[in-house]
Amino acid sequence: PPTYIGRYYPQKEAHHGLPHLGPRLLVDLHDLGGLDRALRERILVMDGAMGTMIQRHELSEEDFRGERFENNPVSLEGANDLLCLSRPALIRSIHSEFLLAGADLIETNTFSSNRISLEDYELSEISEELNCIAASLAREAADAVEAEHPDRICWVAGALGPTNRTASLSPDVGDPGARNVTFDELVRAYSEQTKGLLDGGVDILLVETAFDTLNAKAALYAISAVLEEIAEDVPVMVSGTITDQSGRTLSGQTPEAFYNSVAHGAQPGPGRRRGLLSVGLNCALGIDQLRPFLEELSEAAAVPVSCYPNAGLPNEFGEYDDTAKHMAAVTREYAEAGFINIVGGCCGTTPEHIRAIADSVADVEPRRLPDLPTRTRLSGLEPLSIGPESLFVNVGERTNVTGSRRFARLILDDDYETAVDVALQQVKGGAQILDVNMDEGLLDSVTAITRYLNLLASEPEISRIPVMVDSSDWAVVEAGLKTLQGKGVVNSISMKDGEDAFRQRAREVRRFGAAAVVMAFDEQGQADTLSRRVEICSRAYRILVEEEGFLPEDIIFDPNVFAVATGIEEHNDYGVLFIEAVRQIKALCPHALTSGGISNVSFSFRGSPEVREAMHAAFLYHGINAGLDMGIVNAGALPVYDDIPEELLIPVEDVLLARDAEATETLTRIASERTGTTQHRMEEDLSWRDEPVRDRLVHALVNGIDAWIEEDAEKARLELPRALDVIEGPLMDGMNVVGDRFGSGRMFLPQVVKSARVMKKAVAHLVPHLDAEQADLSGKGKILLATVKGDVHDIGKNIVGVVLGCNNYEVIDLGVMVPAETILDTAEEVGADIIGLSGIITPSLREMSHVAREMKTRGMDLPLLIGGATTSRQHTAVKIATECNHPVIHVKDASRVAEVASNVIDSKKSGEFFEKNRILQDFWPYFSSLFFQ
Ligand code: THG
Repeated sequence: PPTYIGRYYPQKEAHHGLPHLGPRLLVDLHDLGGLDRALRERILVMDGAMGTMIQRHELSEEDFRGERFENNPVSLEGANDLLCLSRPALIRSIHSEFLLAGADLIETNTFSSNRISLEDYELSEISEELNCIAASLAREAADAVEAEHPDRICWVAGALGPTNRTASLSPDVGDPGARNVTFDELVRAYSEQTKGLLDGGVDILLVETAFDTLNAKAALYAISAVLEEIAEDVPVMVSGTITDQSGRTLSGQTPEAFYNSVAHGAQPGPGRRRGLLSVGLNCALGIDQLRPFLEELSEAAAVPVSCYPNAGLPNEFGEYDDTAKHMAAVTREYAEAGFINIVGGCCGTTPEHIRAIADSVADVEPRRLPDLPTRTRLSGLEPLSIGPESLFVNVGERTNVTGSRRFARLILDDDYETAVDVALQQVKGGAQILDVNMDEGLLDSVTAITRYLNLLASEPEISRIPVMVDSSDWAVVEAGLKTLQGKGVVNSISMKDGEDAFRQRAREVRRFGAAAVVMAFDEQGQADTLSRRVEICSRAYRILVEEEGFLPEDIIFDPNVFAVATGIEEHNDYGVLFIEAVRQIKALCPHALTSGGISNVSFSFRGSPEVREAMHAAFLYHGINAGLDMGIVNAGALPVYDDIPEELLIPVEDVLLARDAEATETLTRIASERTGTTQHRMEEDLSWRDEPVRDRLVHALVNGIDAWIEEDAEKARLELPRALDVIEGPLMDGMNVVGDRFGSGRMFLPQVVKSARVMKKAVAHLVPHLDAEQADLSGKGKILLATVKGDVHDIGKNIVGVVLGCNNYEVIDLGVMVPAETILDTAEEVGADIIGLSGIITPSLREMSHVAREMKTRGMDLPLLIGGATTSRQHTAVKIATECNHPVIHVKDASRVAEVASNVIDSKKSGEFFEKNRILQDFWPYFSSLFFQ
């Protein structure tokens, strides 16, 4: 079907007082197919330098000013683009000269017609108009030549220059994080330019002389947005500039990295897969110096390659010396070597050059597009290409405020210099991609990630590798993408907010030219069974690839690494399920990659780095065998699988592969022994049985021994005034010891859960007596738990539920992604005594504040417990408790919840407890300086 190209930008009908050109319903020859066909048949020729031609006319200030800008406050001399207004006939005639010299494709005189460059002349506001007029001049020249020569097609390429600022380089030596232009400013400027150019009737958009790929990406982003708005599909060319013999762009990228960064082109919308029309190099070097770089680009690029260099390097007078004959000869040589599809000239080239070049390549076959294998092509300053035969890719995890206390400390203390060093250590430790996460409730994460990534960009050893922007907050993801000149990875998108939001985000990812981690989440929450993990990923694949035109190789599936050996039986086969899910997803989703957060698997063994690292290495070993392509790991802290001593490896694998019912128990014992924190004395050492009964209860709880618990509970009941005192006394003391030890890494999660089960047994024994004493705990202890809206994580909350259940509280668990309204309605309905909110992603923190606010509005005053990774005492104090007047208590982890619940429920203790909590929160800034945690 014919495509409409060069149609005016519809919203702008007669906008500039010009007789608009009207929609040009293009005949077959003009359509994209015509251009594509021409490119297949021959080497196309571009024009030469507008500037050189203008110089020949020795114009004066008045020529540039024209009538319109007679009184412009600043000098306009040398503002070549303004000649489109003041000397339109001259510009049109230069276009004609190049066309008659043999150019198939002419560039509009708009290199600097963007609002940023125009600032120098205080003329930013005329950008759109200027582009429109420039485009129509070029189009008029092209139409005239076509009318004279019916056999010719003349295309007009709207030139979008790099502007005079660089988005990924600092203008200030003292502050490498500084920038004098933002992505958003560039997008604005390029959008206006694009609209003007389309308005004036260009056939192609040409992002050229890209010295900073981030500027070029902003142009592609803007073009894509404009094209989507007008539902057009205009071909886009990108041409970069290698500034010196190092073979890098000004901003440090190699040619292949540059290609990877822009290859997404400017796809205008869902289902449209066209990438770039061409990629190439222009300006800066002369054709002689360009050979190796052109060759590299030509090998990497799946699209036609263009080349329009300067007429040599400028001499001492700033003139370009390469003759037409010389340029033509070398161009022909490159053409014969099969490097190029589009040729032309930049600074210093004249119609004579173009004529010679056109003649020299007229009978040479164009470069054939290489048959490149499908691979995930990422980039930093250097390319990273991942395919089936690639080795496992390490993604460094330490630059994560949620995943590393040290890193969080550095960022919160504003010590970005040392924080940059953390990244460097990850690179030195073997990270090939860097995961960066700034999700922390008390941080302005958008500002933090922008600053941090800008700083990383100026460390060549770090910015060599691609960045994975890790955030559950879309605004933070976008902010991160706006700093990356390379092709990075978004971590992550998912269907947790439904299909529409998922599609929307996937489109944004494409528009930014990134790949994406797709988590196995859907509206129901995170997938934990094998079938859900695989089904969600296949469904996401279908939507992305078939319906959205997303490249399959740009998808990285993460089928959820959860902690194993938590002490809860259902978690035992999480390791096996992940590995099996990887195997099936690799088989079902061609070209997609798989990844996972490897260190999650060993959360139960916080406190034993040795056991954790052995688990990571063994988990990776089995994951990689199943086809795992990459993983987020602590780069540099992974032991070699073969080096793990057998006495550790076997129990570790028993746990990971769920090979043995006793595996958790065994590994926990080994972890305790190896960290010297053995809680389990020798089985036969029963000397603790001789201690007083209170101590025995504490001992039994801390060590998870249930053999005598009922017997001891009974004994204690007879010694103390009431059964309740046993629970509130020794049993609670025992749980507090558990909390302390877990908090300091001396106990592991399965031990906490086990202690809770011993507690359960003791409480169950005491309950009949409680009833008799009219001190029914369950009557007072109804606790409503929910993971807040927007969040699908619930493993921690489930453990809390188990611990509370073991302590004889009645737990009502509303599940995940629960709206505030449901939580509060249910709490009122069931007469809950406590509400417990869980969440682990930063948007959940805002949702928690929202719940607190709603409670205040409704006049609900029951205590609110807050828990989950990324929640903190300080955030609870300054952001949640401040929203309401009733008590809000942060619960550090599952090992603390019984203690907190008992303090809250027991009216004898709660008064003082709330008071202390409140004082702490009110004076948080003061206390936090004493003991920050
Ligand atoms: N999938 C995807 N992205 C992810 C995860 C995932 N991003 C975050 C996380 N999970 C992967 N990153 C980490 C980083 C650190 C740790 C675990 C996973 C970790 N940190 C120590 C801890 O919490 O015990 C920190 C100790 C310290 O303070 O140094 O284990 O699954 N797509």
